[in-house]
Amino acid sequence: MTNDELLRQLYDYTLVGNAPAVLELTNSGLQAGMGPETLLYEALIPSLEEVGARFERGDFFVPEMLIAGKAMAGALEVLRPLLAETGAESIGTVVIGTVKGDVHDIGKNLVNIMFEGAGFQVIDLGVQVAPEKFVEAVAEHKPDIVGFSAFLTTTMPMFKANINALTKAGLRDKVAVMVGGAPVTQEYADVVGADGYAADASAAVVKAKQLIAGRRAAALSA
Ligand code: B1M
Repeated sequence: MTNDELLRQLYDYTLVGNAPAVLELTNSGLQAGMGPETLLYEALIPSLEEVGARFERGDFFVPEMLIAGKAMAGALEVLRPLLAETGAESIGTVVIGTVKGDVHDIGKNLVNIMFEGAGFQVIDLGVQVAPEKFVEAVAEHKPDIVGFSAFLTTTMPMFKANINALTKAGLRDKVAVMVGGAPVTQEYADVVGADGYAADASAAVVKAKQLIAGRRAAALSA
């Protein structure tokens, strides 16, 4: 099988949620020398985008979305150690979670993997994280960054609720707030008062580094 054929099959099997085939093709791709990013960005993620498009058109329903998501998550577990390979010392700490009311976690997990790969220590609070849980974690771990993921237009308002909870607990100035997720935009991030937004996992790493550098420079000049 050529690399193109393998990517095509990986895309097709993710689309129909054939988890064993997705796992096998992911392993075969790696054995054939393909990079984890190639498998991710040229097959797995485009396939989930198509799943979403079909769901919007009414061609797919929640069960199809669920099995495609599970197939992707299985592949991500194989790719995780390769994407997160790093010998670097921790460059900062990130507390992250998907907001209350939202169970999507594939995108958040990918962001975590990229953060770990870049040398961040990541504390993942999981999904459906209530504002008070974020507050507790920020108080306990004193991270450089707290990250909120939301994947539904109906859960995006939780960003503001989380920020308000941090403010009420006297922690807002102690941590940089980053937000992201499929429907989130820079404009929305600005409106809720987040310090940073990123559209994808790689951009999230760049933004997190910028935020930390900015805060450290401000602390030095204070
Ligand atoms: Co749902 N779902 N889903 N879903 N789902 C979407 C998000 C949707 C866009 C599909 C669509 O209509 N096109 C749509 C939301 C529409 C909207 O509100 N704008 C939708 C819907 C409507 C729903 C339900 C309401 C359906 C229903 O029940 N009627 C329901 C909600 C459940 C709930 O949360 N309460 C639901 C359920 C599900 C499943 C459980 C079946 C499953 C989730 C499985 C899981 O995550 N464990 C699922 C899936 C798989 C999807 C799609 C198809 C794929 C999501 C995904 O993993 N994408 C999705 C369609 C789509 O996204 N095109 C869809 C791949 C992932 C790598 O990308 O998630 O964007 P993404 O993550 C990116 C960036 O967002 C960014 O980096 C990530 C990596 O590059 N990012 C950050 C993420 N977090 C960040 C944080 C940062 C910075 C960047 O800083 C802190």
